[in-house]
Amino acid sequence: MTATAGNASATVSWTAPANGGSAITSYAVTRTPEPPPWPGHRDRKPARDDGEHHRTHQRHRLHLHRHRHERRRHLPASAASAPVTPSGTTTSAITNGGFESGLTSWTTGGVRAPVASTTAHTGTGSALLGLASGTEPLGDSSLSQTITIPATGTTTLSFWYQPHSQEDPCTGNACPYDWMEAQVRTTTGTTLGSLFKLCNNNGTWTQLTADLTAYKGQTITLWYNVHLDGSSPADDTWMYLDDITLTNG
Ligand SMILES: [Ca+2]
Ligand SMILES: [Ca+2]
Repeated sequence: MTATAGNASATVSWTAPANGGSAITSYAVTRTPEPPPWPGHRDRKPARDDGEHHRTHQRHRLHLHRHRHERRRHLPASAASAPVTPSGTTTSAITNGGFESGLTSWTTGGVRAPVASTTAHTGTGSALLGLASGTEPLGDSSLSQTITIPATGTTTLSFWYQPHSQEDPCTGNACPYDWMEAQVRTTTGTTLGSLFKLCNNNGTWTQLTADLTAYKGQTITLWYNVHLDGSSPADDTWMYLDDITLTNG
């Protein structure tokens, strides 16, 4: 059999063998090594983030099943295909981007440190930035991770956020009181670009994608933040964040 690498996939093909006089009823293709568990698997490993199943050389074997004399016979497996390595993969650049391991690998900061949440877009974990209730502090609630953008290809960042606020809606620099935002920063905290900045209370998971190819080959910090204005009585702002991925192809 043969295997052909595709974009985050492999296609296998084979020629039907002689059936020896009774019909072949099924084929089974196996790959070596076995893939890691997907997100949602009960051990909750952040498998989607490590990209291991894409980078691994894969071999495939063909098993032939056929009926003969009214009983099922499993014929010996074919020789393995040559190994193939799919391209265009989800990379390993962001660790725990699905927050299935709490806030592991993320750096928290500000007057109100983000916390792990179970209000998830997928899986069972997310990050909660800002303050959902209670006395409102003045300052930031930030979450960051430093990553290296691949030197070649097109790199796209994707993440999901769920915004909540008791403040009036606003966008960008017109936001005077509270807001939620994401920036690309240098590792020393200088802002290189804004990915979004707004305040609203729509409460629905919203996807944002951004082309980070301009930073290829650079080590940058992804910086997420909810800013609170310390009002009394409190008019709090918070957002959940989940499924932060980087795709390079
Ligand atoms: Ca999650
Ligand atoms: Ca406020």
